[in-house]
Amino acid sequence: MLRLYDDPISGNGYKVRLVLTQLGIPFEYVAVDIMKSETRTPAFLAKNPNGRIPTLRLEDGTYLAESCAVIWYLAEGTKLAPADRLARAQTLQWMFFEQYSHEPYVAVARFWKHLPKMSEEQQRQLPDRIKRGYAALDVMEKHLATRSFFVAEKYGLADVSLYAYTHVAHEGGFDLSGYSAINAWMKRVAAQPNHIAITAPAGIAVKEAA
Ligand SMILES: N[C@@H](CCC(=O)N[C@@H](CS)C(=O)NCC(=O)O)C(=O)O
Repeated sequence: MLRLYDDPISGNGYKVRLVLTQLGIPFEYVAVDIMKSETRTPAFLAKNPNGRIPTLRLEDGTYLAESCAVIWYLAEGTKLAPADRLARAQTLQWMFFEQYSHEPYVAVARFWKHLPKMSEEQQRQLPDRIKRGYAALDVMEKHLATRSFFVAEKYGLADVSLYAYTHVAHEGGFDLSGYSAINAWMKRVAAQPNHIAITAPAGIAVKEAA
């Protein structure tokens, strides 16, 4: 069975939990506490030398990391991944956008706000992260103003990857009230079959020695 290493607070992990659940794929779930640096133990680094969750162990023991690569692998040949060449490239376009122009700002602001105390450097950087996060949200709003979903008018991986941190952006201090197209899209995403909340436990809980 597939085994997912993840921290329940993680939006990157949520992408994988959501796709596994929506595709009806059973999986084991190992909770890894990033606040306790459990991703940096020798045992975890042997699985993912980059020391980060989500990391998925495949049936043959191979470990796969990077949320967008993991969901791409899982969704290949399913209704969540388009078959058309251009639509596949557009899906990657939005997943790369999420990783380069959205996650480092929207997700990181949320993570810092969850910390018991932000460092002085984090406090100094926060306004710029917020500014760049809003820039990413503006791009999304413009695209969604005339569309139901990110690619080919069909719910898929591009939506999963961008929904993960957008729907909890308020936890990072973002005000989404002026983003009507994003809000309508988030409702459509949450209405998809077998949708789960970021806080919902998923998979079969398994413990592993650190
Ligand atoms: N680009 C990676 C980012 C993974 C990432 O930043 N994971 C964070 C949690 S969301 C983590 O493991 N942090 C713990 C650490 O850096 O030690 C992805 O999309 O999976």
